Amino acid sequence: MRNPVSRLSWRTYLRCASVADRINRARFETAYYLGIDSSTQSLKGLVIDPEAGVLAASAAVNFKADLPQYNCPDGVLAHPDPLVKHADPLLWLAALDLMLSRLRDSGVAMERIAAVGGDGQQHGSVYLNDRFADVLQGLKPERSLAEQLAVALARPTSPIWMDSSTSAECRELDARFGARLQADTGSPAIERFTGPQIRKFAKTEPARYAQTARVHLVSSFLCSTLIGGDAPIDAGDGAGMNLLNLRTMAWDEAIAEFTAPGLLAKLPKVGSGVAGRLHPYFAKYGLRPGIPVAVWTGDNPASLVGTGAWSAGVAVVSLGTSDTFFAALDAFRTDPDGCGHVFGNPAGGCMSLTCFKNGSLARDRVRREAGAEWTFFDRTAFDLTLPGNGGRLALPWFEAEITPPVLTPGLRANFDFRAAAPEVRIRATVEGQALALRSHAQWIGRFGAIRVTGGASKSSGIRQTLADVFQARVESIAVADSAALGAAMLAAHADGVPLAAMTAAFSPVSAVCEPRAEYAAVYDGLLPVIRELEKAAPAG
Ligand code: XUL
Repeated sequence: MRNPVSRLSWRTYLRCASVADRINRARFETAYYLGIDSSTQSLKGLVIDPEAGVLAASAAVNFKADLPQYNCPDGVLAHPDPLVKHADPLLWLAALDLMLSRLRDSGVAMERIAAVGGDGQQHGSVYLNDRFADVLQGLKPERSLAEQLAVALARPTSPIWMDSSTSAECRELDARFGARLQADTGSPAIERFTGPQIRKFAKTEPARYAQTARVHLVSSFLCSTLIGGDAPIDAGDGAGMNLLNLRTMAWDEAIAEFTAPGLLAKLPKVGSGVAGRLHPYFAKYGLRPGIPVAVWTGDNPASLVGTGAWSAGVAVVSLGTSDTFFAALDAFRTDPDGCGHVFGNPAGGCMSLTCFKNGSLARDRVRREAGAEWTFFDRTAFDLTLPGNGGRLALPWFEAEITPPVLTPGLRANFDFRAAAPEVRIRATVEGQALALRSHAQWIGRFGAIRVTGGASKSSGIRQTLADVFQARVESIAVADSAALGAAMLAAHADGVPLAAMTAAFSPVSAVCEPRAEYAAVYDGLLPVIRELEKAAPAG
């Protein structure tokens, strides 16, 4: 029997239900909602119980540890050109199967899940041939998703957000559309965005492009798999394609046709709310076939929801494989520097975002090369050095950077990085990243409070540095995995549960780090220094 809350709106239920009804119901089952986050290095599932305000279960799959046979340890296939970053799309399907089996084996009551939502790393694209629709519809539980969908790929690999190899295509789009591209799609032509990636594919592999019946994002590809049909792309993820007109919230026909011939017909619909009903394939994990599946979004828009920042006034710093700064926008506004983006906000309206490619993998490399343990990185390094680091700063651009767009990888530093003590290298890196975040997020606005999320937000040294650099209160929320949480909340929302009630239950501030006013001038003085360092050549 379906949960009554799934059918009635939350408010109507509370108004109509007698106390006896409610007590009675609580004795039976409350509805659970599953959020799935398909990120760069892992795939996670989180089950929430909104009525009780608790997390019911979680499961995760790490690509390096759990699926080494796909050769994407950090989520990327090896390639001789450092600007080319592709992944195997079958990896994401294998991870979905494995995560769901782990969730089932955790003992959680899968049958209580009333709807599923999800999000994916943004910009990555999957190219499907004309067998896709039939294969999806006829999914057989006795075979894995990866095995069955392999024949539906028109292109064996998927370019992901880390790819920087489409500068030529970006220049062509700029030459054709000029300032209109940013004014209407929220971003100028950007290397990792899906439009330039599709254009490069159509130019370099015209035969495979011709065999492509559908181009999906990572998010809409996995959502399609869940419903066994073609899922829409939402405006949160769709805006990362240089193809969605944010003024009309529809594909921009002229831009799509210039990007690649016949592209409009290969794109799924733009949509929100419920994408479709869960395919019977997933009954093998104990899920009820036919429950609603919400339209998936991008990991950053999902995180905006999960951190409770979906209404204007709160900014978020997410420290993951990429570092991002984002906030809900009160009005459509673009970055005058051209580095930042406007995406759709899954809760309505738009959000702003600035993204840095060299996030957690770069921090880990600095730590490893300094011979330091994480405990030293998180705490001791910050006790041994003073804020400002005597003016020594570093930008750990081991990969070509996105913000600002710099194609020549290599660490930049204004001192002899390799000869310096581990604690000096660590502070130089963390302060360099924090100053770059502040400098490139200025167009988004000044905020008295910033919410942090992502793995590195657990570090007290990093949180204090952010508080001092931004001179803002840095707030943590209890759930580190804010994208999966946001995806679960969006599933519940599509099933009638109000977002505000869930935000109060799941995203309260659990810890605060106050800024130290005595360091304000130090970091104001370092802002121009970091801008200069961005222009420097790699340190040997
Ligand atoms: C955002 C971006 C990354 C990816 C991976 O524009 O490229 O944050 O979404 O997390």
